[in-house]
Amino acid sequence: MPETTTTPRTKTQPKTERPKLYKVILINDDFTPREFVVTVLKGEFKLSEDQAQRVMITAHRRGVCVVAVFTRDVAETKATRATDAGKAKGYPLLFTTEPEE
Ligand code: TYC
Repeated sequence: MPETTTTPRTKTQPKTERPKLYKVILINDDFTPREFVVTVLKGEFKLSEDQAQRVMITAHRRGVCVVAVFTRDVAETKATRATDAGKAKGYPLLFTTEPEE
């Protein structure tokens, strides 16, 4: 009877790459009412009243403010929906996306 030897296979773990993340950026303008910006930030990005006020006032003072970070699809969908909410009211409110470094 020939002897059989079994060598255990060493499992190689497949590398799971983390998906690249994208920032949603709020751009200031001179026309959209502050309160409306805050409402959109709370509704679309689930920010608290306090967080929404801070993000809005930062964009108002500095020109731009990072709202939050998501995977690409989610960031683009939220930025589009939030921009469209302004458009529907005739405001030039703008949200853009940008990949994280
Ligand atoms: N600057 C606007 C105003 O004074 C308010 C505003 C803030 C608009 C932030 C857009 O991203 C913005 N009514």
